[in-house]
Amino acid sequence: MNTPTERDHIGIFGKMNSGKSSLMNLLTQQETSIVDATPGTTADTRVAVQEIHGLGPVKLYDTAGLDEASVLGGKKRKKVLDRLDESDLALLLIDPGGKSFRPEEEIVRRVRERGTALLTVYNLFRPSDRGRIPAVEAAVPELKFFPRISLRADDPAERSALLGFILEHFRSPRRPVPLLPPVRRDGYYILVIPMDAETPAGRFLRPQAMVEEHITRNWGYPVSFRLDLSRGRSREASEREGEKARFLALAEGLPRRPELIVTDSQALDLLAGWCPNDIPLTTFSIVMINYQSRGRLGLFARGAKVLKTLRAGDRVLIAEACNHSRIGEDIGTVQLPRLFGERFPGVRIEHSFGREFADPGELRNYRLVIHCGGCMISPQLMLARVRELEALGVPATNYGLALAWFRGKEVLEKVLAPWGVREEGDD
Ligand SMILES: Nc1nc2c(ncn2[C@@H]2O[C@H](COP(=O)(O)OP(=O)(O)OP(=O)(O)O)[C@@H](O)[C@H]2O)c(=O)[nH]1
Ligand code: SF4
Ligand SMILES: [Mg+2]
Repeated sequence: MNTPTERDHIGIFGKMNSGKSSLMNLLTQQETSIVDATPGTTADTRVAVQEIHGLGPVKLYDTAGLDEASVLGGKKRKKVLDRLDESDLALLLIDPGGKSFRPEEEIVRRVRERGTALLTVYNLFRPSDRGRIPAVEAAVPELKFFPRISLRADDPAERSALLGFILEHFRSPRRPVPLLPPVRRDGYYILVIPMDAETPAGRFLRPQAMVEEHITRNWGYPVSFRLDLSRGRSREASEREGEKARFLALAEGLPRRPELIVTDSQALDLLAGWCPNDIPLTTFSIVMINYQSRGRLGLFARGAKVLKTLRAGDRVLIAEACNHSRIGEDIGTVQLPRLFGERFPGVRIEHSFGREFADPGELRNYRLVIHCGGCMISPQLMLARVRELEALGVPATNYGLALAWFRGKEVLEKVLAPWGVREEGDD
């Protein structure tokens, strides 16, 4: 359930007389804002707090035109831009019949910097306006990264198309998807957490802490298993078997069959072999990419299929959203590059760290992007990355999914199964 503070903030932006107030009224089905042919009618932001069927509770902002004389320089301009920063979704209303598109360009640049969701609405004042849209997109090339719709803002019959468009493309950052598949009350969940001397003391990593909290909150029992990776991978059979037996003693010895095992992705080489067939398995980075991308795990699963098509000379970007100091068997800098070296000699591996990410000009040159769980960036920023990749047609997968793929089709299927996502049509 949403509390009042969890309303989505939807702002309507654009030039004077582009039809912003008409669009506001179309959404609210009321005369919320004054619509008039006089440019600059909406001199200050009009706010409407409302429950909109389909969208839920929202706060709508109808703003002044960014090209309005008193907005251009002064405090009003800052107020419009502040509203833009407060918006979870910006609706950019464009009259394709206009000449300069500088205000639109400014809005697009700002939302891209902040990772705000943006949807473009072309307001077709004249029948000829549809044919002018390509010229607008030539003037503001970055518009192609965002979904668009064309309609008449003053026509009540367009409301359902507008609502359908918003619902299809907008995932609210305020209504997160559940962190895990439904947690069973009194069910056991094993969290496989390797630690070494360099693992920070005093706390779990963010994905581990989030999963533990989520299970507990939902009346399940999280059970942590500290895995000794070096024993598990030891050349000595007795050490390897000993570590496996220690794990199985836990997995098989609980009062009830575990509902799910969530492992650190870097231990997938071991867990893929050890996990009993009837116990579901996934990884922390898969949990996180699904959560941070607001449920787009299917997109990252499809991206994994590109792995088998890689050729020498292809470029692959490994994107890691944190800048922590890298240790031992780090996935992004050690494990994945080693697996690529063995399987795909000649494929060029490149990295981006933290908030840095390739710009569109660079991004389009990659055959595949492999993203970590992304827990250190906001869902808005993760979604902005996903939108950019989709717009460029660059496939993306994830650390856990890629590591699973290298272990074989069955392992990939196993780590996706708890999410109801299938590794479709591999051959
Ligand atoms: N023909 C036509 N007229 C429209 C359409 N949308 C809006 N208008 C008209 O355009 C004028 C401006 O509309 P508003 O909704 O007030 O535009 P605005 O962007 O809020 O304008 P400001 O508040 O002055 O910045 C009004 O006369 C509307 O009736 C449309 O789709 N077709
Ligand atoms: S940002 Fe990525 S690499 Fe860093 S802890 Fe989160 S999931 Fe792991
Ligand atoms: Mg107005």
